[in-house]
Order: sequence, then C-alpha cells, then structure tokens
Amino acid sequence: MSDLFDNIIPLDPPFEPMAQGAVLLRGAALPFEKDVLAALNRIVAQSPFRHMVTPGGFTMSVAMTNCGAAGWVTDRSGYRYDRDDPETGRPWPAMPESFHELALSAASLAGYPGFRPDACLINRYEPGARLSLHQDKNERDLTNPIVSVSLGLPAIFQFGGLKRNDPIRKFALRHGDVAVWGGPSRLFYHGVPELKEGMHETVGRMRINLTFRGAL
Ligand code: MD3
Ligand code: FE
Repeated sequence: MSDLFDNIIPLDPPFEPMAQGAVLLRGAALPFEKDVLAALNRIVAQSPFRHMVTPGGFTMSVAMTNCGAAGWVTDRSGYRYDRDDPETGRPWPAMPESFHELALSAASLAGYPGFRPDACLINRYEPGARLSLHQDKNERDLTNPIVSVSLGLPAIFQFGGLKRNDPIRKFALRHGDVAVWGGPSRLFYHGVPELKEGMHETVGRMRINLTFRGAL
C-alpha cells in the first residue's frame, strides 16, 4: 500500500520563514521522537515537572523542568539560570545525546551552524495552561539562537515584535515541529494562549515544548 512512497529520497524538512532570522521546520523532530521521549522520561524521574512562581507571586500554569549545565528558574526573587535544581538541591540532569543532536541539526538547517546549547527548558502544558507574552533575555549571549521543539497536543504560537504592542501573528505548532529563532527575531515578544483540550496518541493529554538555549 505504501510502496509508492518507499523509495522517495528524504529531503530537508519544509522551511517556513516566520520573521527575519526565524524559521519553522515542520516535522523536523519526528526522526528523534522515540529517543527524545525516552530521554525525557529519565530527566523527569530525576527532576520532576513543577509549577514555578513568578517574581510577582503568580504560580505559572505551565509546569517546567530543565536539563543541561544550567536550567531556567523563577521564584519571588526573579528569573535566572541556575546550575542546580532548587527542588532537589542537585545539578540538573545532563543534556541527553538525542537532545543535543536534534538542537544542533535544526540550528544548522536554519543557518546557525555549531550551536552548542548548555540549557534546555522543558515546558509541559496541560489543557488550559498558557504562557503570556514575554521576551527571553536572561541568556548571557543573545547571538545564540533558541531552538524550540513541540511535542504532543497542538498549540497556537503568538509572535510579535521588539515592542510589546507590535502586531502579533499566529502560527500553529504541532507534534514534531521545530522552530529556530535568532538574529533580529531573537528578542521578539511571543506567547502561547490557553492550550485546548485534546489527547495525543503518543504524548497524551499535554503539550511538551523543549527550548534549547545558550545560557551561560
Ligand atoms: C522567539 N516557550 O520557554 S517556544 C519559553 O511553546 C517559551 O513553550 C514557548 O516561550 C512554548 O520561553 C514558545 C518558542 C520560542 C521560545 C523562545 C523564543 C520562541 C521564541 C525566544 C525569542 C523569540
Ligand atoms: Fe519564551
């Protein structure tokens, strides 16, 4: 039945430009899916997902954990990168090989060769969870891109500009999609509105987003 497609030569994933310096690589994580999900389970066994508190005192609806030499954390004292997980008092789990390979290959397809992320923030959205419009600017060297990998339930991604009230465009991010943000778009405002109810056949009733960063 599928023999018509059996000998198609694999091509690079389709490129969708999102902004200057930002590209969406539809399905680029699918070849890594099994390894990445297995590695994720090992990370979460060491440093479980938790709902962090913002400096303003709000508990985030998105649950988070990290892997790599440093992890992104927030509490009443502010946002920062920390080498240790504040919940366990131990270093964050190491960045798995499959994570590194995925980030490096996506970044080079997008025109950022040699990307060596030292932090991976892992976001878990359950239906109703959201991430309000923000910039990512806690990383020391903003010339590094950010690579983002979407798994599980689909989400709307809101992408603005350098100013909070610049017009916002919307992109659907689906299981396996990878986006790379660098250059002029690196400091653009972005967010994710409330995740809709649903069930993904391998990931379940949630969306997982990995963001690879050069933080230190
Ligand atoms: C564009 N995460 O973790 S990923 C975040 O889907 C974050 O969980 C969203 O925003 C999520 O900070 C969006 C895409 C993303 C991440 C960082 C960016 C887009 C970005 C930094 C600059 C510009
Ligand atoms: Fe962000």
